[in-house]
Parts: sequence; structure tokens; C-alpha cells
Amino acid sequence: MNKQKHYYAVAGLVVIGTIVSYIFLQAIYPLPKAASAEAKTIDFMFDVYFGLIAFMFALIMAFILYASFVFRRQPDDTEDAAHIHGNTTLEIIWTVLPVILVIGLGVWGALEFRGLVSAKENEMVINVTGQQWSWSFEYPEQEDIVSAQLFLPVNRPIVLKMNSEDVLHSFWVPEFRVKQDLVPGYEQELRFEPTVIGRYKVRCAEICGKDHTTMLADVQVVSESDFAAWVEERSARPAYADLTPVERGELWYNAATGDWAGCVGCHSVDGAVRAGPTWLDIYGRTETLTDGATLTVDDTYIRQSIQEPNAQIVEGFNPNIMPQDYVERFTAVQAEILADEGVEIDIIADLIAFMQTLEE
Ligand code: HEC
Ligand SMILES: [Cu+2]
Repeated sequence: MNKQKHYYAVAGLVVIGTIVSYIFLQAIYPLPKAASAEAKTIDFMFDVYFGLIAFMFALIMAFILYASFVFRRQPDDTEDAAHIHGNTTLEIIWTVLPVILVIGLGVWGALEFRGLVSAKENEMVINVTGQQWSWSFEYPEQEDIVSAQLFLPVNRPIVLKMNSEDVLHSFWVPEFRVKQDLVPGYEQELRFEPTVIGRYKVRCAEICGKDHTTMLADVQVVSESDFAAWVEERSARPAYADLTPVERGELWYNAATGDWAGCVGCHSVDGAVRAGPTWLDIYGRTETLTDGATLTVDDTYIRQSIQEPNAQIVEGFNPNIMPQDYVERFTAVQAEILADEGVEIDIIADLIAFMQTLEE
């Protein structure tokens, strides 16, 4: 009878301890907003694991603390404690139960994982390229639109086919819960279905060099009709001859057309430092190079920076980041425009015209 009282007391402490620890864990590790279909499964797993962790913690702590207070040696007690050899039944229980539990969690995790990575019906393919230190997204089903921003229609299963140009990167949008490394030389896939309209950020979750922390890209989950409008806008091929050089320069900057990722991935127009120097106030500014030389940014220098990016490196930035093949790409696009519209366009001149407008 007396013994039973102790069991009830400890059981009560375990229940209270579990609840308090669970609430505490949820409070110190709050998950970000859940914005994908996958989040449901993953968040439920988190809850179960947090619950188990809280229970195990409370179970051990309740027994230890209860025993150390209630059964502590009394001041006048000089007898030896009872000699206990062990309890085979108890030992079998506390070995077998956790084994079953851990195997069960493993099987459950594997089954859920298979569900997350398996192909879905009606999924939309987007090609993702990661490179130090920017992302670019290509839409093969939407006329090969190239974008520095990840635009997604809500409630449509997505499969990203991801390649790295250089080192390991990792595609991670915390709100979608799923995450996948990009491995140079191997195409990796990542599947998810965005379910909440909103703006998020892709971050690189693999330390990939000096500017790893700036390897961010905007994600916009939009309604189906907004997505269609975006595709329409991005794929509508403008008549270049009708645009001014500045307008064309802005197009090239954003790569609304052409098959290269926008300069926007690495160069801001608002003063923010990305992988490359900002273009705000670029034209005419004094630039210090890594060899200590200074120069004034003019047409010749800009041309050289695009044609031979490694020839002169701006202080504080790295060589071999800026793509080295713009000349070929520009030549190809210029030839296409000449064939389609009969006009000769100089993309670099357009870009320079656009840069000249970027003053504070
Ligand atoms: C993947 C990142 C990346 C992309 C994309 C990129 N650049 Fe760069 N760019 C850099 C880096 C890094 C530097 C600084 C190192 C250097 O001087 O080459 C730079 C430097 C420059 C400079 C010299 C800037 C200065 O302040 O002196 C110019 C001009 C330039 N880029 C033009 C372009 C144009 C035009 C495009 C798009 C057609 C472009 N870049 C796309 C990374 C990039
Ligand atoms: Cu990275």
C-alpha cells in the first residue's frame, strides 16, 4: 500500500514533467510558418519526437529526483542499505520496448521519406543552378524562361532538377521544410508542393565559400492566374528595335530574355552587396582593384569587365565568380535578333546605358 503511493507520486511527476518539457521544447524550437504539403508530415514527426524526448526526460528525472528526496538517508540511520542485485524483468522491458520504438520510428521515417521523394502526378519541372554565390531558375515547360527569382504556382507539385556549377550547395526554404544538397556532376531532385501564397527565401545551407551567407534568392508563391500572367510577361518576346537602349539594358540585367541568368543574381541596383559590386552609381565611380590600382569606371572598363571578367578584379571580390562566357552568349542573342528583326544590337552598350541611369 505504502509502496503504491510512491508509484502514483512518480507517475504524476512523469506526466507533469512530460507536459512541461514538451511545452518548453515547442517554445524554444518554434518551426517557421508551414507553407508546403510536405510540412504537415514533417511537422507531425517533429511533434512526436518532441513528445518522446519530453517523456524520456521526465521519466528519468522524476525517478532520480523523487528517489533522492524521498529515500534520502535519515540523520539517525546508520544501517547499510538493502543489497539489490538487479531485476531481470525490468531490464528486459527497458531493452525491448526502446528497440521496438526505435525500429518503429526508423520504418515510419523511411516510409514517409519515400512518399516525399516519389514522383507526383502533374508535377512541374524547374531546373535550378547553384553557383558561388547565386541561384538561377529555368522553366523548361514555360518557354525556357530564366529567372533569378523562384516563381511558383500555389498547390502544384514541383520537382526541382538541381545542378551545381562549382562546389556543394544546398537548396533550403525553411517554410517548405524539405532540403537538398547540390552536388557538382550529379543532378539532384527535390520535390514539394507549395500551399500558401507568399514570399519566402531560398538560402544555401551548405557553407560554400566566402559569400555563402549572401547566397539567397526570392521565392514567390502566387495564384495560378498570377503565375500564368508572369509566364506571359516573361516569355512575351519584345521587339528589341522598339525599345530604347536603357529599356533593353534593364531587360538584359534581369535576363527577361536571352538564355543567361540575370546580372541581377550578383549585382544589385540599390547599393546592396551581392556576390558582385552594386551597380548603383557604378558609372564614373573610382574603383580600387585587388592589385591596389585605382581607375574610373567608363565604357572601356565595363566592356573589359564583361569580356574578360578576370582581367581586373575589384577589391573585396573574387575572380572566377562572374560567368566567363557572356561574349559568346551575347553574340548568339545578337545574331538571333539580327535574323528576326534585322536590327543590330550591342548588348554591352545597352547595359552601359542602363548603368548610367543608376544614380542615387
Ligand atoms: C555569378 C555572379 C555574377 C553574375 C551573374 C554577373 N557578375 Fe558581374 N561581377 C561579379 C563579380 C564577383 C565581380 C567582381 C569581380 C570582378 O571585378 O570581376 C563582377 C564585376 C563586374 C563588373 C565590374 C564592376 C565594378 O564595380 O567595377 C561589371 C561591369 C560586371 N560585373 C558586369 C556584369 C554584367 C553585365 C552581368 C550580366 C550580363 C554580370 N556582371 C553578371 C559576379 C557576377
Ligand atoms: Cu552555396
